[in-house]
Amino acid sequence: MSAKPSGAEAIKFDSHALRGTIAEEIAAAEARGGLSEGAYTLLKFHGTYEQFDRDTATERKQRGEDKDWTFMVRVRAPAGRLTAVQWLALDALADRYADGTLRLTTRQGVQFHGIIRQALKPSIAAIHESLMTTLAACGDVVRNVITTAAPRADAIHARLEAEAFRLSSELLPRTRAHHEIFLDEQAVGAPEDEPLYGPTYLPRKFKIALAHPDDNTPDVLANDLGFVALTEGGTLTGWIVTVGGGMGMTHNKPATYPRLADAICVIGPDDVLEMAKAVVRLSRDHGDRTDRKHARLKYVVAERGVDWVRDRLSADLGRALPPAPKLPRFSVPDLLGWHEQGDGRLWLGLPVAAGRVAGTLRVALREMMARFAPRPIVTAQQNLLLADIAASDRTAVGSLLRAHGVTFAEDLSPLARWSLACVALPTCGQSLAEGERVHAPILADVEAALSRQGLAGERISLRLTGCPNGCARPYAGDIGVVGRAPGLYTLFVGGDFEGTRLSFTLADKVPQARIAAQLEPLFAAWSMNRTLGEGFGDFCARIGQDAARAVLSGQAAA
Ligand code: SRM
Ligand code: SF4
Repeated sequence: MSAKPSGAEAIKFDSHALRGTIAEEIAAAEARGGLSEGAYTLLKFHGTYEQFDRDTATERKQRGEDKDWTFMVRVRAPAGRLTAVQWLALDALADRYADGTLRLTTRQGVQFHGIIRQALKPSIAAIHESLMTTLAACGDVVRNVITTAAPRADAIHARLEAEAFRLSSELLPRTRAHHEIFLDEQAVGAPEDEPLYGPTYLPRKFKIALAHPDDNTPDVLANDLGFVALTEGGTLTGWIVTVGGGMGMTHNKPATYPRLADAICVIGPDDVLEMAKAVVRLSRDHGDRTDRKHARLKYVVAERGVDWVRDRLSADLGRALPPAPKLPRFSVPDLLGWHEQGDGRLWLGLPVAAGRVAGTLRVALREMMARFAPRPIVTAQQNLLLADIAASDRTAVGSLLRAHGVTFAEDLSPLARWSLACVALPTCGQSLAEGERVHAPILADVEAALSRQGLAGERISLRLTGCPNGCARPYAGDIGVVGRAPGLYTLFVGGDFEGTRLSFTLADKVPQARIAAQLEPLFAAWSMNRTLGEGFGDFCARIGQDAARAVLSGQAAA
């Protein structure tokens, strides 16, 4: 490990609080072209990535043309919460500035793709006008804070939502750079201090989730920092603080690995913000700034241990922190379909395949927002809940959506209902293989294999990503399908549905068309040998990696 800070550290330090040369570069006369490394790096903090169309890059190069450069813009939606008016504004932006689609993300955010350079500033300004922001949607700062999307009308859910909003706004960078660059605010004096982050911000991205043991839809343990609500008789009694989760890894680099967070300590009901700041400072001061592949807080926790982390946090906060009890059992409820909120109103959870809102679904949602003004909530499973629907509107809402041919949860197999897929090609610069675009064919193949084994109705989660960065949290579900090279995937099994156990590698370099065939013998073994109610991931974990691989190669029956 070199002791020299990584290039990104110097860019941040010299950036005048995230300004750099962004304003000049995005105002440059030419429509397209790669940005400087400095502007590219700093723009992430403002919620945008410069990308190019990977489908056409080679062909364009052969013709002597530049790449087709565009921007991805990510909108923060704390706890996934939006309003109908905001949805309509985002929907309009999709046509005016982007590729005509909205992309719901695995962290309850909303992305646009295909924004050209001249449209970057007006699109970010328009998002701001609708009282949303892209600031800190990406970059080495605290990202969108997530929690369960369920709009249940009780004190605990209200608290989860309120804490997500509070953390989200309190932990935003203090710089006015975003307002100057994108909203024409006049610069005054020297660049602002960042009391929490300091001049080089964090060593790496930092993710926070809040959960209730009965609802781990946000996959709290996959986050750098998590708060698990402790309750008694419907009252919040405190939080278990979890630290050190993260999914990213690189194939064949064992020094990089996915990790689930450890329970560190217990805090009182009102201590969330104070603790979050302390853990952010821990990451700021102890994360590895020399190697971005080793910079996440999870490596600090793995290398220093839970007791060291608790001691550091105690010293920072100036008080003893009681060790955490064993984490309670987690469950993951189904938020799709019709549900009573508990206040007389209903929510409808709609599945959105790979989070892509396009075509008739987009039209139907636009009409739905305009006519019934439900409260849209993005889930961490890339789906959309429409909340606060009057019971008397239920039939009319159903008819409107059906008239547009919208898919309801009950139209899908449990496999499709619970699956996730990352964006990958053609926009993601990191993808090694297809993600979202092969989601449907992979699901169809795996559904057919499950059906052949009499398992079509089983609840099972499959998470597909185009590379090992893990944007759809593939190492935390029943089955992870992770891009390895064009058309080839690594298969992971043995995680659990509740997000409390990591999976192991089952097979490497599996051609897309062979994924279902590779899994089928294990499905057969599960069907024959499972204990009562045992999930697929639980079964794989029970028999272990060697036995699971042996089943695959036909060498043994489990
Ligand atoms: Fe992610 C990078 C998309 C959730 C781990 N992620 C990227 C980039 C920006 C690619 C890049 O660096 O050039 C992707 C943009 C693709 C595109 O064209 O839109 C991208 N990540 C996504 C989204 C949109 C996936 C989706 O299909 O929904 C999710 C946006 C969430 C949001 O609204 O903020 C998304 N990314 C995640 C998650 C899941 C989560 O947070 O619960 C993870 C795993 C958890 C974690 O952070 O460890 C995740 N993304 C990564 C990593 C690996 C980080 C690491 O520590 O190694 C990268 C690469 C990086 O940071 O260098 C990455
Ligand atoms: Fe891109 Fe990899 Fe994330 Fe998929 S998992 S969006 S391919 S970075």
